[in-house]
Amino acid sequence: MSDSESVEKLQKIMDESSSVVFFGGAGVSTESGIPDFRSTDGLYNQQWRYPPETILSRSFFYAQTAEFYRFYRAKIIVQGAKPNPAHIKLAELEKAGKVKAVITQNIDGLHQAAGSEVVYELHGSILRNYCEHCRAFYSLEDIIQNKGADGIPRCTKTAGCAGVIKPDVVLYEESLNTDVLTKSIEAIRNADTLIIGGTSLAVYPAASLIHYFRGSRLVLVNKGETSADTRADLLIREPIGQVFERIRV
Ligand code: CNA
Repeated sequence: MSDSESVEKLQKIMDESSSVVFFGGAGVSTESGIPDFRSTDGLYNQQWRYPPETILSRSFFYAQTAEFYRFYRAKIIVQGAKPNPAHIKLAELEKAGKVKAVITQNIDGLHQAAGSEVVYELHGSILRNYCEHCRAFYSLEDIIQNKGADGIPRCTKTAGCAGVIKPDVVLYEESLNTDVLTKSIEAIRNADTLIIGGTSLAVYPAASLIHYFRGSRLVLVNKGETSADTRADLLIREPIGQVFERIRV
């Protein structure tokens, strides 16, 4: 199937659907300049002292907080990233009543920046950060500015606190938020069309959510292979921003 045939097929599916849910991952934001984990130029293929799964784990955060923040500042925080046509079109489709929810494994806040309102962030967000001691809130900008001598941001809002600030991001070894999980499952169960995009479906339990889908059309828009390829009614291997750019609302 040619590119334009695939996009036309997706358009037809969208037109015939009344309740679309989008389930996505890091590949949705690569066209915004944020590297994913598993592509050839992704973070997993770069040299670092520890593998990303190790650094981004709960035990590592507490054992080697300075090293965690060195990686986090260098690789996870991408300043100036803007929504791409995939984020923007999904927000427009939500306003038009077609897309009911975006469920994302991303932590970059770009779906909300594009205007999507029903966004379930399975892995949290780098935009929210809290003092481990007094729970004071800090923005991403605060984290960027507040480096301390060792790169670790510490609480300055409560007198005498100086607690370590932790991003509201679900690290390896941590559980997903129950409320977000429940709402995501509910949305997927009620969808007539599920579009999975920009995810390797390799991170669990997030990836297992797609098994709650009972609707009639499963669409997969992903550059690389995934375990759900054989189940898809429509499989598109093109960059997701370029695909969604051509969808009419
Ligand atoms: P992943 O495992 O890196 O997989 C990304 C998938 O997207 C791969 O299969 C790629 O082939 C595919 N892909 C890359 N670019 C495109 C594109 N333009 N169009 C279509 N497909 C593309 O990432 P997952 O999200 O599956 O893994 C889950 C991790 C990655 C989550 O815990 C995230 O928090 C984490 N992550 C998030 C971000 C972000 O917030 N932007 C960035 C990097 C990693």
